[in-house]
Order: sequence, then structure tokens, then C-alpha cells
Amino acid sequence: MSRAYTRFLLGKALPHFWCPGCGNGIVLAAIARALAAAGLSPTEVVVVTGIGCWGKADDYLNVNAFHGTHGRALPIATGIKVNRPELTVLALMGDGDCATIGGNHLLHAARRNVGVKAIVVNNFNYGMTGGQYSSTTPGGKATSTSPFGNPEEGLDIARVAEAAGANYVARSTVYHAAQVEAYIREAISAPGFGLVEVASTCPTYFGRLNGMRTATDMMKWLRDVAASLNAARDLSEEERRRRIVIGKFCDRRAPDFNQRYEAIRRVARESGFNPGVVNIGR
Ligand SMILES: Cc1ncc(C[n+]2csc(CCOP(=O)(O)OP(=O)(O)O)c2C)c(N)n1
Ligand code: SF4
Repeated sequence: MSRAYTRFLLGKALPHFWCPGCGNGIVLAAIARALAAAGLSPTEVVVVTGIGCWGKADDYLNVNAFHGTHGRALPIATGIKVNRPELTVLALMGDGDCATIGGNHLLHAARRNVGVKAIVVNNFNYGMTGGQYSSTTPGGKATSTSPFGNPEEGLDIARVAEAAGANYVARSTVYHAAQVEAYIREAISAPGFGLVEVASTCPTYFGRLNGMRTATDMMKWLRDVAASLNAARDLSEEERRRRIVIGKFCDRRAPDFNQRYEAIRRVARESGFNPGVVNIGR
């Protein structure tokens, strides 16, 4: 394999701070490979992160970076993309960042179809702060704040993004690393809002609290719990809820926010509209 992707990695920042067996490194390498495959240079790329273990990813990428506040990566990324549409803007978020604290921003970034690409690492808990449950923790699973099982059902990030209007949505797992890279590559080249959700390992908290004693056990769980979209069609609703459905949920070509906004600006300019003489009516 070509080593071109290493130009996107900040070697001097390594070794990274993630626990042994954490899935974050697999996603980080997939992003670097996808950026290289897209023929981009580091100066053409911006990553925006929030907080959390995955939110540290910008430390290790040799691109422009904005480390924002928890839950707010998407509005920051939106501002950058709207002003500099020629840049590839990635929002790197954990499930707590993207779908729990920042859930509202996810809805509206997808609805606006702004050309940001969200790479969401879903490890089903808040890793950095000690393994509390998040909005994606599956019903019944143990976390440090639900030691006898989560009474809530987990949110399906990919389905939410698809329903809200994202052009490109796909989900995979860190067990399926080649698929993760392929989906990130596709999301980067598709117009409009793209979201790639990656179910990942957090052996330190989620794994340990749910009977998976090693990182390998957690990897095997991801392998076994994953069901392709095709296979999932034959499952009962009940069974589907217990599985992680992987695949490409949508790949639309609807105009993105920037295209629609530019079209409206053109119409406004050609109309001769002068805001200085607006009659606001009485
Ligand atoms: C507004 C706000 N609320 C809470 C926190 C504390 N906090 C920091 S990281 C984190 C959890 C991160 O979880 P997730 O986004 O899933 O990322 P992970 O650590 O699992 O990669 C929380 C709650 C914060 N920094 N800011
Ligand atoms: S706490 Fe979990 S998510 Fe955070 S670095 Fe460790 S394994 Fe990864």
C-alpha cells in the first residue's frame, strides 16, 4: 500500500493518548488514507473536533484544525464550510459529542445539507469522563451510570441523519476497517452533508462493563453483532434492534447549502432589490 497517507499524520505527536485496544486509531488511519486517496493536500483540509477521547484526533492529523467545545463541532464546521466552500471540512465527533450534547446541531447540519463531512466514532458511552451512558448506549447495556442496565433505547445516528436530509450516510465498525475507509472516501467526494458512523471499541469502559474482558473480545462482539442492510431486512424488528446495521443508508445528489444560497443571492442581486428602501408596512 502507498505510504502517501502518512503526510496527513503528525508523527511527532505520537504515541497517541488512547488506551490499548481503543478503536480511535483505526478510524484515524482510515481518515488519513481516505484523504490521500482523494488526492488532497493537507492545506486543503480542515478538521473540527469537540471534546472527548475521539475529540483528541485533531492532535494527530497534519491538517488545519479547530478544537472546539463539546457538542459544537458542527456549527463551527458549518461556519468554515459556508465561507470557504473549496475546503474539505471534517467534523470529528464521538457519540456524546455528536448525538447527545450536540444532537440539535446534527439535525440542522443534516437538514441544511451543508457540505461538512461528519465522522462519528460511536463507542456507546462517554469514554473520556469515565464511561457514562450516552444517547446511543443500547437498551439494557451497563455503563458506569447504568450499572444494572440502561433503561433507555439507543439513538440510531445514521437513521436520524438520513431522515433529517443528509445527502450521504453510511455506517460500519472498526472491525471492518477497509469499509470505513471506503465510506469516508465516498463521503468526501459526495456533495452536501455526509455522515459516516463508525461503531467502535472502548474496552476500558463499555467493553469491561459488558462482559468483554479484552479489546479482542470487543472486536469479536462488533464482528458478530454487525448485520448488513440486506441481512437486516430479513430480521424481526426486535432482532434488528439488537444488531448494528452496517452499510450505505443514502447517497443522494441534492444541492448543498452553498449551492442553494448562491442561487438565491443571484436572484436577489438580479431583482434590483435595495434593502435601504424596504417598506416594512404599517
Ligand atoms: C458542555 C460540556 N459538557 C460536558 C463536558 C464533559 N465531557 C468531556 S468529554 C465528555 C464525554 C465525551 O464522550 P464522547 O463525545 O462520546 O467521546 P469519547 O470520549 O467517548 O470519544 C464529557 C461529558 C464538557 N467538556 N463540556
Ligand atoms: S476511555 Fe475508551 S474511548 Fe477513551 S481512549 Fe480509552 S478505550 Fe478509547
